[in-house]
Amino acid sequence: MEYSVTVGGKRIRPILLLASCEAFGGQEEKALQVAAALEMIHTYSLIHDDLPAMDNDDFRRGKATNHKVFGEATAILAGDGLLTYSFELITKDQQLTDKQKVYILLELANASGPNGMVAGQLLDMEAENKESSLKELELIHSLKTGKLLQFAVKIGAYLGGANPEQIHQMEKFGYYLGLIFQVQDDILDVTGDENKIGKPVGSDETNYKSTYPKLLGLDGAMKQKDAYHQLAVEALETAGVEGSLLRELTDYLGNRDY
Ligand code: GRG
Repeated sequence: MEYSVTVGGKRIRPILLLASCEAFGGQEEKALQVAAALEMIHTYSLIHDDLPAMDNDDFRRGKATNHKVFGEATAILAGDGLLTYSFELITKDQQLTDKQKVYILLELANASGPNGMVAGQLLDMEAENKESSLKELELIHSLKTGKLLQFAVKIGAYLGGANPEQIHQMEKFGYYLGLIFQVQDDILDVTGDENKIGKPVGSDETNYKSTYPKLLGLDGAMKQKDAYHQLAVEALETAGVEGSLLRELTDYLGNRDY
């Protein structure tokens, strides 16, 4: 558990949660433990995603994957441990009232569980070797990647003291942020290998998966990213926090090069 949490990573989700809390006038300290719990859930998902039964990856965050270092059985348990410990951490958080804890725990279960990231992972698996439509891609990524980002900005806003309408706008913001994150991930994946664009189902590529550049071309993917970016910024403006660090983080996520 400690190896995978401390081995690296950009910490995007906790940073977004803290920035969102701050944008609405809250104190970061109040949100620190929830932010740490969120990073633990994200790390669990990466450990399990890297397993031979899933993506079978040898490297993560620039280091050997958890199962390569500790073996598959321990890696499964490390993921399980991080998932459950994150809920324990929030339950024990002395900065939160009981009412806040129940709300946050339910939101976290929804974002990470069978209505959220787990559903996204399953849809992603089922989409292998098939051509997906833009709508299908959006659904997969809004669940698989978007739900945790949405949780980050929504719960940050909640802890910062945002009103219900602002929280609703932050939910919208998080949705588009997830899609921006994923288009950029797909773009980064092909800019190093232009041959990956446009290979149809049934070509010699094993485990074909639809991506934004395959579906829309590289230019089309860039335009789609701009469209999501505009909608994300509009939600920030409506929530009244367009001048905050969140705007800079949105630009960073859309232009990141790793
Ligand atoms: C196993 C239930 C379960 C879910 C796994 C998130 C996920 C679902 C799989 C990760 C596969 C992947 C590479 C998805 C693309 C987007 C993504 C979430 C990348 C990793 O997130 P970063 O870039 O990672 O924030 P770091 O290491 O910086 O924290």
